This record gives sequence, C-alpha cells and structure tokens, in this order.
Amino acid sequence: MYSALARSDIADIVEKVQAHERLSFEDGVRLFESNDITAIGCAADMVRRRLNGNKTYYIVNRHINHTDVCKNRCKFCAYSRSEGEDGAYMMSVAEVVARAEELYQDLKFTELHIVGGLHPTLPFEYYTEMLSALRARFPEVHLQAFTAVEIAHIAEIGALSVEECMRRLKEAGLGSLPGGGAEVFAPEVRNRICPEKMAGDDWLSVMRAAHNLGLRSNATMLYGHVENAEDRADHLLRLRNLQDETGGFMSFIPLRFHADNTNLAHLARPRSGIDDLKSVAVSRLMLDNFPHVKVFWIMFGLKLAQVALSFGADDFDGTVVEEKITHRAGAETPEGLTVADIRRLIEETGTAPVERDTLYREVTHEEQAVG
Ligand code: V47
Ligand code: SF4
Repeated sequence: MYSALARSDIADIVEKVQAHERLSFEDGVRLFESNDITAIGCAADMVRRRLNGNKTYYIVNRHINHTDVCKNRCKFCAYSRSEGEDGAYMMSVAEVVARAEELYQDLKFTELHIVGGLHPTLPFEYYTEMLSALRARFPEVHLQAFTAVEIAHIAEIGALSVEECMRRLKEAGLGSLPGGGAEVFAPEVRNRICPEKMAGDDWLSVMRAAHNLGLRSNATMLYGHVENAEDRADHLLRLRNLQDETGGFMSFIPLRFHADNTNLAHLARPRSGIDDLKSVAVSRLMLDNFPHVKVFWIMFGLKLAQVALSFGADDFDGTVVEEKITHRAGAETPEGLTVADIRRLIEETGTAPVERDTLYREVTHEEQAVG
C-alpha cells in the first residue's frame, strides 16, 4: 500500500477492498464522513478497473418527458406542475412519437428514456398506447420507461396489481425501468423532502417485482439535501440487499440535488465537487454487486463528470438531447451532447469509450458496403 494510504483514517477499509471483502454499514458511514478523498477514490478506481477495466460506456439515447403534471409535488422538484398551472404540459401519444422522430434521421439512438410526472387523469391505455406506438415506429429501439413511482401510479390508475401492470406494459413494448424515484429511503428524510411519494420499501418492492418479471432496471440516490452519512449508507445497503436477491439492477446513478426553483432552495449550501466525487466513489465501494456506476454528466457538469471516471464511475450516460428535470432546477450543462463530444470527453480521461445498448451489450456499427 502507498504510505499515504497506510496513514489514512480509512486504511483498514481500503485493505478490505483490496482483499475483496464486503464493506459494512459502519464502513459506509466512515467513508462518507472521511475527508480522505484520495484514498476513497483510489479504492473505488481499483474496483472500477477490476469490474470494467479501462472501458467507459456511453449510450446513444434520447430523453422524453411526456408530462410535468404531477400529483406528488415533491419539495426538491422544480420540474413538476399542478394541472392548469403555468407551464404545465402533457404530450399526446402522437406528440411523443413526433418528438422521438424529430432527430432520428440524424441520431440513430438505441434507447428512448421516458419519465414524467404522476398525471392524475391520464388513463392506463395512454401508457400502453405510447409504448406500442413507439415500438411500431422504432422496432430496434429499447424503451426504458417509467420509474418505480410511476409504475405504482399507473397500476393504481388501471386498478391493477403492479405485477399485472408491468406485464401489460412489457407486452406493449416496455424494455426496462429507469432508476428514478428512489431519492433517499430513510422515512424521516422522505417525509421532509417528498412526503407524498411512495415509501422506500414500496419502491424496492416494485423493483423486486420488475426483476422477477425479467425487466432489468437502474437505481438512484438523490443526495445533497437533508440526508446524513447514515442515511446514505443505509440507502446503498438496501439496494445491495435487493441486488443480492434478484440481480436485476444494471447501474447505480448518484443524482446531485439541484436547488434552484424548488421548495428546498433555502437548504442550498455551497458544496464542493468533493461531495459529488465521494458519492460516486462510496457507491462503487458499497455496491459490490452492481456491475456499473453511472455519472449523469447533466447533473455533474462535464469536467467533474470526467474526473468521476477516475473515482469509480464507468458509464458516462448518453446523448440525452433534451432534459427538463435538472435544467428547471438550475443545471448549467447543455441539454444534450453529440456522440463525437462524448467520445472526446471520455478519451481525454485516458479511458476507452465503448458504445453500449441499454442492457450493456457493446454496439458495433457495420461498415457501409462500398460499390
Ligand atoms: O426521480 C428531481 C431526480 C430523477 C431533482 O436510470 C432531481 O439511467 C436533482 O432518475 N435535482 C429523474 N435531481 C431522473 C432519473 C435518471 C436520470 C438519468 C439516468 C437515469 C437512469 C435516471 O431526478 C427523479 C429525482 O430523483 N430529481 N428533481 C433536482 N431538483
Ligand atoms: Fe412528481 Fe417525480 Fe417531480 Fe416528485 S420528482 S414531483 S414524483 S415528477
């Protein structure tokens, strides 16, 4: 071990990582509380390289947010609106297909990522028709749609169990679930930041049911508001436990809270990029059974996202194209990136860009036949 590592307050934890030992809740808390970002990053990079070598994955995708109307109105959310409020919108199925169509000639995305608010009156058929219409128009494109929170809402609207709801959505074309809506599972935190949202245990139950139906998913943690180190470690451990049970999670994405225009803006405190790097690195260390940790560059900013690739992240997410959730909360990043930009940003870090599809299969582009 480097002598600097040997002197670190987390030297014993780094030794456990080197020995491939599983970290405990207490280890997680100590990592989040430690200021030795170099040692934490070094250990996380070791795990990243063990699992994914020098590869950094990216995906050619397009986000679509079909409606911002939401009955939950979480306090950290600047995106949602109530029905009839200024800025509230709802896209018809035809509009969703047209939005996807806009760019397809120029950007042959392999994934559509669709999330929205919990619209109180849209019928169940809206969701199945949206998926069927997209699948008919883009048969090659993977539809990653609806967070666990939306799934529970859609099931309620359709008076169905979450299992039956997901079975029907899958039949209509649903390919996998994004990781949103997890926030922080601890009930005291949830009560303060999103009192109307489903409980953490219910989020986990929807994911368990999805995995049992053969639907893979991602998982997230929204950090940087009222949560403490214990809440973060608890969140990661609950995810790790479910992953031990189902193996259905593909990637974990730490989401940095953006406070502008939210009801938690008064909590915004100047925070260094170190907390962001720590969230990536500690996730990589605690979630030893998650194949990938993704840095969502939209929320990190491009330069810090590059650094995160040396702190445990192995996935740079994608082209995205259009992003409203974080931009309404003050994100200063672009809404989308070109493939050339993403490849360049990854290459600048000394890692190798690898295009993947949603399920992390490497995408190869056949050369055009000449003559
Ligand atoms: O569930 C809402 C978060 C999520 C804010 O699965 C906010 O690959 C920061 O889950 N500041 C939706 N975050 C986005 C999401 C996601 C994004 C990228 C990739 C994947 C994936 C999933 O955004 C919400 C919530 O946790 N969010 N408001 C805010 N003010
Ligand atoms: Fe609605 Fe999701 Fe925003 Fe919460 S985070 S208010 S559930 S759109």
